[in-house]
Amino acid sequence: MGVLNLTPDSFSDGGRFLDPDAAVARARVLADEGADLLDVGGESTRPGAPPVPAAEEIRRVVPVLERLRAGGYPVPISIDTSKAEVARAALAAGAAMVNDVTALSDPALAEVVAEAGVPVVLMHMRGTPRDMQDRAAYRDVVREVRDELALALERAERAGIARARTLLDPGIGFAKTATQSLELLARLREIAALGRPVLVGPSRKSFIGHVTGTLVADRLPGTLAAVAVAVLNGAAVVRVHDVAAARQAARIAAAVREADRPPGPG
Ligand code: PMM
Repeated sequence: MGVLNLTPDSFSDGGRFLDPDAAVARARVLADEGADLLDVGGESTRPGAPPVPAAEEIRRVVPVLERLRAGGYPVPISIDTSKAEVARAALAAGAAMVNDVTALSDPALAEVVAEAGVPVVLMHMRGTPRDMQDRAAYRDVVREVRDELALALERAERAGIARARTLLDPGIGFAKTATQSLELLARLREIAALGRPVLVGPSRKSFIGHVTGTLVADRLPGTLAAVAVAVLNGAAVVRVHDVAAARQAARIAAAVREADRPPGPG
C-alpha cells in the first residue's frame, strides 16, 4: 500500500503533494513502482497534529480522487480518514476502501462503511493524535492491542460490516513508545491470530529514529528492515512511502516465510 498524504503537515511528506497535479503525478509513480493499493489522506495523524474540519479534508482529497478515476488509475484506492462525511465523499469519488486509524470509534463512519460494503482497516490507537503519546501505558502491549482489536472487530460486525471485509493494524507509533512498536513487530503473529489480514505501517516512523539515530529522510533502510520483519511475522499488507524498495524487501521476506516449511515425511 503506497502512501499519498495531501496534507501540509504530515511528518515525512507533508506539503509535498498539496497541488493536485503533484499529487496525481505521485500516485502514478507509486502505481508504476508496483503498489497494489493507494492510501490517500487529507488529515495528518502525527503526534500532536490538530484536527482538520471535514470540509477541508474533502477539499484536499476529492479533486485528486476524481482526477485519478478520470485517468483510469489502475490500483484500488483507500481513503485514510476517521470522518463519516469524508469517507462518504471519497467513496463517491472513486475510493474503494476505508482506512480508519480510530478503528470505527465513530458509529457514523461504521454506518458509511457498512452501507458501501467496502473493506475497512481497523487500526489500533488510544486517544487522539493530540494526546495519544500520553496514553502509551500497557502491562502487555501486544495482548492489550490484540484484545482492543478484537473489540473493534465486534464493533464492526455489530454495525453490519462483514468480518471478511476487515483488516487489522496494530498502529505502529500510535499511542506506542518505540519499544512497544518493536514488541508489536516481534509478536505480530499474536495479532494475526485474530484471523484477519494484518496491515502494518512502519514507514519512516520515529521508532526507527529511536533505534538508529536517523532523521526522517534517512530512514529508508530501517523501514525496509521493519517491512521484512513485519512480512516474515505474518503481515499481509505494508503501508509505505517507498513502494519499489519496500516491494523488494517484502518479496524476500515472503519467500523466506514460504521456505520455512517443516520437512515432509521421509
Ligand atoms: N500511519 C499513518 C497514517 N495512517 N494508517 C494505518 N492503517 N496504519 C498506519 O500505521 C498509519 C496510517 C502515519 O504515517 P504518515 O503520516 O506517513 O501517513
